[in-house]
Amino acid sequence: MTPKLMGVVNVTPDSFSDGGRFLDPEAAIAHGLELAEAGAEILDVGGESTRPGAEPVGVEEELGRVVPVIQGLQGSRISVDTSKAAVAAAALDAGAEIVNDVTALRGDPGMAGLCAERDATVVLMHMLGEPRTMQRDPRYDDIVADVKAFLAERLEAAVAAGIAEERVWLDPGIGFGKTGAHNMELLRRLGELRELGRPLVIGTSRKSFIGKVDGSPADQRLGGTIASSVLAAAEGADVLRVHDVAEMRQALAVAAAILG
Ligand code: PMM
Repeated sequence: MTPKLMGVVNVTPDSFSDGGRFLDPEAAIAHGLELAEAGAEILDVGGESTRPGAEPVGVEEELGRVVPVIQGLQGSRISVDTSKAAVAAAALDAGAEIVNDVTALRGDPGMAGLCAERDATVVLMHMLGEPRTMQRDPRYDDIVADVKAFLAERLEAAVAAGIAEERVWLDPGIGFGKTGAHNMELLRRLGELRELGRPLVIGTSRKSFIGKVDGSPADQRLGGTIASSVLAAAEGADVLRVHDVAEMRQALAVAAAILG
């Protein structure tokens, strides 16, 4: 049980738990360096909020947010959280090596070709609908089977577009078009997604399914983040996307020491 930690560096005015805190590039860079120091093997730099109800951001605005921060974080392994090919291209030029696309290459027709050409590692995430509308009464036949079929189809599409299979990581998209019960079931049955044969990325950090359990607001969900992430790691998650890297690293170290 030794997942990699992906530290979240949101350069946005409106992400749901840390929006506005790191909009200034210097503050975002300092935060990223702190997360790397605390044990983040990957820093996930994002310039567009994907919180439920968020409005899209223009290419120039998003580029202006992420590129200076990526440039300032040279020496760290960087992923760029974007669904726009132009932003991903500039981020790769600036030193990023992973493209974290919450639309799983469906958002921009140029994204798959770019990632193939640049031999980037790609995170393909499941989302029902789009952020503006995704939390309006999401329904599934069987959440785990539906997400698994979606991820299998997107993996196939990525490979058909020329992306090497070894470059693809998969993510069930906790909180993206899912009820609290859907998120719980996905986390409980995460092992079933291992059958896809690719590394699994899991992002539960500070999400609202935690608040649904105990009524906590976004800035008081560290305990729920740790519980859900440790259980995900025990079920085989390979990468945990979290805001609180130091606390998460300690929790994983203790869990691993106990399990031997
Ligand atoms: N969650 C958020 C943003 N990007 N990317 C991946 N691959 N997985 C996630 O679960 C995910 C993501 C939303 O969280 P934030 O607003 O706190 O960044």
